[in-house]
Amino acid sequence: MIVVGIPAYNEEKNIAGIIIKLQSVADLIIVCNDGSSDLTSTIAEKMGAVVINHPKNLGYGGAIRSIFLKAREINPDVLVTFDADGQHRIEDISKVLEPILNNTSDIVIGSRFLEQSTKIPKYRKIGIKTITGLTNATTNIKLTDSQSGFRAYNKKVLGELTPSDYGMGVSTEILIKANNKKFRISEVPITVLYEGNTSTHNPVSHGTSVILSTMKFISIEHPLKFYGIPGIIFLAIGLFFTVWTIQAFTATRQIITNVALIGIGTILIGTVLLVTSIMLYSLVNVVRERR
Ligand SMILES: Nc1nc2c(ncn2[C@@H]2O[C@H](COP(=O)(O)OP(=O)(O)OP(=O)(O)O)[C@@H](O)[C@H]2O)c(=O)[nH]1
Ligand SMILES: [Mg+2]
Repeated sequence: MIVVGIPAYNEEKNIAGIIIKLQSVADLIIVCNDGSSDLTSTIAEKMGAVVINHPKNLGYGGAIRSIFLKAREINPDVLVTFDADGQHRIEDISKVLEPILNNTSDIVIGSRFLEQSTKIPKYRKIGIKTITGLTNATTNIKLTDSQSGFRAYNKKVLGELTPSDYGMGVSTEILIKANNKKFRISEVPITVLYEGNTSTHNPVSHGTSVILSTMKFISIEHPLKFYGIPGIIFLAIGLFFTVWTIQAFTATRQIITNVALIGIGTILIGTVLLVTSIMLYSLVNVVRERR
């Protein structure tokens, strides 16, 4: 059974056409109306989709989470997530489905960078590549497009993974959690259409929120690396300035105030970072063992 989940926020222009086209490839369509103020929900219902209505706008991640929870109830063989703004092409669905149906992957990402068919605005490309780089750095998967919302998930992933980030950071969160559960992740080439202004929020807040939540998940997944390494660096700098202060004092019986202050300050920051990394590390492990 193939279920397609569509997160939709004020998409009355596109939703009807997308549902009609998807009915030729999907057994069931879930539309999560994320607090739209237009007719998105009514149209989706009339078109025969299963509609989840958020009373207010929760964010893209909130919509993906609701779709995951609804799909888990239905328990299909595959869940495909597909945007409602007309940027994703129906003809690419078979590509993301195939590795799931022949059981070579648990998660398949439709990547905009595997083929040169997508004319993506430069600022978006830089943003996506930066976040994909961060995601690759913290996981041992090598992706080209960690931010693509056009994905397929198999039954196992649906059963074991629950997205929690309500923002655009959910795309990275799912991959970091999937990597920890050793799920098989692969990419296939898709074409994303960027005609006209498709985006529903400004790129700066979009980019910043995604980078911040990516950092959040990295810090939770790798606290020793994320806090520990900077902690050691600060402590080393502090040690250097402290030795400098002591040497100057033994030589001149005078304390160089700013050097001493830098020494004390960096040692303090280093200690706080190190203690945080150890505490978070033990906390995360306790929580993991409980889960
Ligand atoms: N932006 C945004 N999209 C949402 C939200 N909730 C659901 N969506 C849907 O999530 C999908 C992706 O949102 P987009 O704004 O298109 O994000 P994007 O594709 O990364 O950005 P663009 O390339 O600029 O379109 C669309 O189908 C939106 O309708 C929300 O709170 N904000
Ligand atoms: Mg879009």
